[in-house]
Amino acid sequence: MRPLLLFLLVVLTPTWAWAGDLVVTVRDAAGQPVQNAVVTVYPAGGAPKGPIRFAWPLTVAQQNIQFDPFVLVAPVGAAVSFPNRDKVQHHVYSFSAGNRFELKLFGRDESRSVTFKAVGVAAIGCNIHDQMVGYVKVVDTPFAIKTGADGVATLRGLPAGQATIRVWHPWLRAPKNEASMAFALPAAGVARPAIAVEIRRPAGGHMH
Ligand SMILES: [Cu+2]
Repeated sequence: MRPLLLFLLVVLTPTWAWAGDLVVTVRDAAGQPVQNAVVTVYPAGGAPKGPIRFAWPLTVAQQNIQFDPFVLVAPVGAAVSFPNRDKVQHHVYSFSAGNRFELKLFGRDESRSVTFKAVGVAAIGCNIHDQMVGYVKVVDTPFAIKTGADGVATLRGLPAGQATIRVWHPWLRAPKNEASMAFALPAAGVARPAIAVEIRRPAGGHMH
């Protein structure tokens, strides 16, 4: 019985069939690359369980009266630090459902930490500086990354098979600012889907 059981386990666990890489290019309607778009992939067979760790620091600094980075991708349940690198004080907050917080006035070289409990988007602002706008995209998949200035997001070692690719950007014209597409992840090699999205740039908004 034992060899048969083992065989079944292997066959029924699709995420064991490791596969290819995904290189997603996100462009706007004019064909320009879209920076800071968050690409998430949800394999139909489920994402691997366990803690999600990303290669970038979970930090949103306040520097030059701006949030840096403009968009941070963070795992749900993770603590994100908010160091102030300016000479002035900031009063950082979010009113986003499930991720509300408020960091009362704090000064240079001080830091505060916030745990993001709800999957979704936390829009971040500062009570003192209206022009300060940032976003924490809280995700529940390890297959998540944002695009660079070239509009490209690269994810490696995805399980083969059907998956949903989602693209989020704060200025993307779609419900919840997110577009999604079904995609068949290849069993090997590199897949290079291109995704066109409609971006509505706010007045005075620049791509960072
Ligand atoms: Cu401020």
